Amino acid sequence: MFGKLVTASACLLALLALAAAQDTHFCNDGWDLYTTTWHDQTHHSCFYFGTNFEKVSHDTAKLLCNGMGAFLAEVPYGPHLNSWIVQKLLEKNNLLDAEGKPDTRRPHFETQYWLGARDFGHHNEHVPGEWMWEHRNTTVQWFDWADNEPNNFHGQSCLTYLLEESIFGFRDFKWNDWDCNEVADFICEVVID
Ligand SMILES: [Ca+2]
Repeated sequence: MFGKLVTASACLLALLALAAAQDTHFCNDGWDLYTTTWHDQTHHSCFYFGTNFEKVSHDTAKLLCNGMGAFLAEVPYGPHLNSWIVQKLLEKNNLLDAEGKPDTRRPHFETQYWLGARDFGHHNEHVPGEWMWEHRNTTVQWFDWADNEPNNFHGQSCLTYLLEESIFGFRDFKWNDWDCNEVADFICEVVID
């Protein structure tokens, strides 16, 4: 009898704990929840994609994210998170359609989003550099560079997503090294593990 009560109480507690855990994994309005399991650990983050045309420098983007209790978004979990973010960016940019010119195969340098990584070494097409995720303070180990990037053109030590378009109008966001003092839109992240 007592045993059954204990078992029932344990079940109830487990259910309550589960409900509480689920309740903690939600994002504020305007933020999107991302969940992944990486090296047997489940991670939850909320991402803020800003408004289009909110273009600022890398440092200002960092401050704006910090002001919201967040940091500039990082992509430490490899391709899965990367594709998720790219999908969100494509959804956000689907109304900005150019007028279907046949020669549109090009990078759209006016449509970029800061990520929270910086090269603390030196890089070019042949040397990878020492890219770090600035908030997590970890080495960037997986890259998804755009064609002909990173080119370190006139000194580019910060990381962005860059909109690319093929001759068939196919769009994608790939990584670009970009001058930290240039301007771009930005993505913020809050970890809610
Ligand atoms: Ca570049």
